[in-house]
Amino acid sequence: MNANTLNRNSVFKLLSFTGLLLISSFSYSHSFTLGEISISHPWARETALPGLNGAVYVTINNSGASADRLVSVTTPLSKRAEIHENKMADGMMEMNHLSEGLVIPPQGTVRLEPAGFHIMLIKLEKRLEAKTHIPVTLVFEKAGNITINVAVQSLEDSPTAFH
Ligand SMILES: [Cu+2]
Repeated sequence: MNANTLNRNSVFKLLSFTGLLLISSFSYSHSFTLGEISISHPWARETALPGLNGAVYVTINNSGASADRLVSVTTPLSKRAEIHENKMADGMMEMNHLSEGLVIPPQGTVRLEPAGFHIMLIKLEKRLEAKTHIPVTLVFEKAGNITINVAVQSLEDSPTAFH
């Protein structure tokens, strides 16, 4: 792939992203605010079958003067949702359940993204279908609860397609 194709690709992606925003802005918002916490770019990967785990990624910003903590997550799509961290240990990718939750530092941003922090929806009752949105409720220690609409992306889309 040469520089030109690469460029054309990014322009195409930008155009389709803009189109998507125009269409979808009626049905959902792409960022959410709860007091001093704001949440942007929530997305998940589609899953092939029911019964699998799904991963949700989101960017969380805390504009406040004190730390907050994402303590738990719920969704009507699965009985359990956990906050996980992927980490390299001895050359192997390890997945840890963060039972204490995830601290969002004051004036700070925490990104949940592939190969890092993520929300894991355990044993989804239905598969996650691309181009749909799923409701996920985030529970913060101080800011409280907020339900966000997470955009499900196809497996072919790059993780940055929505960014
Ligand atoms: Cu996980």
